[in-house]
Amino acid sequence: MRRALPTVILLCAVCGWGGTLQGQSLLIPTGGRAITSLNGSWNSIVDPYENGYYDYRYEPKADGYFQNRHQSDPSDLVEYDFERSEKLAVPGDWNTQRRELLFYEGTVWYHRQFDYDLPAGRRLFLWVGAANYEALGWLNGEELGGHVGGFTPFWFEITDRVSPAGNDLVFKVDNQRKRDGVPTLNTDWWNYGGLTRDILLMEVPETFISDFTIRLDPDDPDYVLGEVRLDGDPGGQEVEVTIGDTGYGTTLPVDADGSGAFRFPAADLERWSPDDPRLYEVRVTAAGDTAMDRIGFRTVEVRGEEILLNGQPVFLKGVSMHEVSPLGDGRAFRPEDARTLLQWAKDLGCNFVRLAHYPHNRHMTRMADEMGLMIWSEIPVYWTILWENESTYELAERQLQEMIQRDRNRASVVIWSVGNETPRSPERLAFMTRLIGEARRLDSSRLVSAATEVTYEGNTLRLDDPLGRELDVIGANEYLGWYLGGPEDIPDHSWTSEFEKPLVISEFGAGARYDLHGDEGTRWSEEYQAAVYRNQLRMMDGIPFLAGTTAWILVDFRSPRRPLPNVQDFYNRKGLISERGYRKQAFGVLREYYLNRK
Ligand code: GCB
Repeated sequence: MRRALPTVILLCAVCGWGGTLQGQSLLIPTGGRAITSLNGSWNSIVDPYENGYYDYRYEPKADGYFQNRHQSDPSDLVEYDFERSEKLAVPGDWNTQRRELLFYEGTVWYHRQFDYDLPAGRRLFLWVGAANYEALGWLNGEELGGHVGGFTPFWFEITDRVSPAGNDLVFKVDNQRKRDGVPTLNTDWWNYGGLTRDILLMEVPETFISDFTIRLDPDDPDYVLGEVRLDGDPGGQEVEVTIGDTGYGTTLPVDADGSGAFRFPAADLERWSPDDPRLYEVRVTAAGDTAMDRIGFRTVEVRGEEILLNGQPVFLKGVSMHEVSPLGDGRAFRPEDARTLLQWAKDLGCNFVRLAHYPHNRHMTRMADEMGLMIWSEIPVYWTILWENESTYELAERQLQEMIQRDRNRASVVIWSVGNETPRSPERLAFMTRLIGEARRLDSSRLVSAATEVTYEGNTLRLDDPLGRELDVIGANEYLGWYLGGPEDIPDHSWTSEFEKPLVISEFGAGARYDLHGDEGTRWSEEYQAAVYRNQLRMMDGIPFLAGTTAWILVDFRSPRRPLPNVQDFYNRKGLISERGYRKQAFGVLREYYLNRK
C-alpha cells in the first residue's frame, strides 16, 4: 500500500491559486539515493501579463502555456512555442542571464523535457531546491502543485505521472514582490527571480526513509538521540542506525505511522568544532532503503552572557553574507560558490558566518560542516512585514519549518534567526514570539536569535527591545560611523543591556568603493571604511556581554536601493571584498582583529 507524503493546501491570497505543499515529511537529497539532475538549459517565455495563465477575464485558462502546444496544422493558432524560445540556465536567476531582465519582476515560464524509465516497485520525486518567489508546476500538462517562498525546497511525487520518454515539465515562476509576502515589498537586496537552485529527480523504493534526524542529547551528551520516519508501508519495519565505524548504533521499530525515535550511548564521539570539523557517516537502513549523511556532533548552549560550544565559551568571529556568486554575477548556486565564499570568511579569521537574510542553498551549510564554520541561518522576516495578517504569519512559519527541516542535521548551524530589524510594536512582538516558539518546538538543540532594535540615548546604546526577552542570543545591528556620525565618533559610545544574555552585533560597517582613496573623513573611500572598522572594534572591546559579531558584509551585493553613479551603481558597497573579488583595506583590519581575538 502506498501513502502519499502528507500535504498541506496553501492558497495564495493574492493570485488565487491553491497549491500543495509538503507538510512534515522531509525528503532530502542525501547519499544512498538514486539522484538524476534536471539542471541544464531550459526553454523560457517571459510573460509579464501572465497571458499564458489567465484569459482576458483574468480567469485561469484551461489551455495555458503548461500544455506546451505545438502547431500541428498550418491553420492552427498557437501563440507561443517553448522550443523556439530563448534558453535560461537552471539553476540560476534570470536577471543576470539577460540584460533586459536585470530589473524584471513578473512571470517567466520554464520548460524542459526528460526521459525516465521508472522500474516497477519504485517511486519518483521531483525536488526543487528553490524558486523565487511563487512557483507552479505541471508535468505532461497536469498540475503538480505550487510553492510560495523563494529560499526553501519543495517536491512532488511523480511516480504515477512519469513516462519513459518525452516528459514535459513546465514551471511558472513569478517574483513579483507582495505587501503581504515574506519578505515584503521593501528589502535591500536584489529580487533575483527564477529556478535558482538545483532541480533533481529522486528515485526511492515503495517504502523509504522520508526523514531522519540525529544529534547529541543536550541533557546528556554521552548519548545521541533522534527520529526516523518511513513513508509507504511502514508496518512492522525495523530501522537500523549506525555512526561510521564507531560501533555506535541501534535498531528500532517504527509505529504504524512510520515514525520512530531512538536514543543510545555514544560517549566517545569526537566533537565537531571549527578547529576540528569531524564528521561521521551516519547510515539509516530500513525496508531495503538506505539514507546516508555526513554528520557532526556538538552541543551549543548559553550560560549567562556566554555562548558555549561543546561546553566551552566561544567568541563568534563572524561576517554576514548574501547568497551572491563570488566571482560571477547574481545568485550563488554551486558547491564551488559556497566553498569560495566560506574560504574568504576563513581567510578573514572567522569561525562564524551569518547567512543573511534568508535560507541559503543547501551547499552552503554542508560546506560549512566540512570546512568548520558555525552558521547563523535566517528567514526573510525583514523590516516591515504585515504583522497582523494570519496568512503572512503562516508563510513566515512555513519558511522557518522548511529551513529547519532541511538543515537540522547540520552541525555548523548553531543559531536560527527569526528575523531582521523589525520595528517594535505589540503586533510584531506577538508574531515574532509565535515564530520563536515554533523554532523551539521543531529544534530545541539550537539557539534562537534575531536582529533586534537598539535604543540610542546620547552616547549610550541600550538593548531594551522587548523581543530580547524571548531570544537566547540578542542580535543587534548598528551603523555608528556610517548612518550615525563619522568614524571618529564611535569610540565615545558604550552599551548597556536589560538582558543577562549574550549579544552578537549582527551588523556594523560602512560603504567603500574598491580602489577609491581619500582620507578617513571621505565617504566611500577605503580609508573611511577601514577607520570605521578600527573604531568599531575598539568600542566592542569595551562591551562585557559581547559574545560575537558578524560584520556587514563579506562581498558587495546588488541592491536596487543603491543608485549613486560611479560609486554604488546599484551595489551595496559595504562589502569587505568587491563584487570582482578584490579585498578592501577594512578586510585586513578585521582579519588582524580576529586573528588576535580569543
Ligand atoms: C541593515 C540591513 C541590511 C542592509 C544594511 C545596509 O540594517 O539589515 O539588510 O543591507 O543595513 O547596508 O544599510
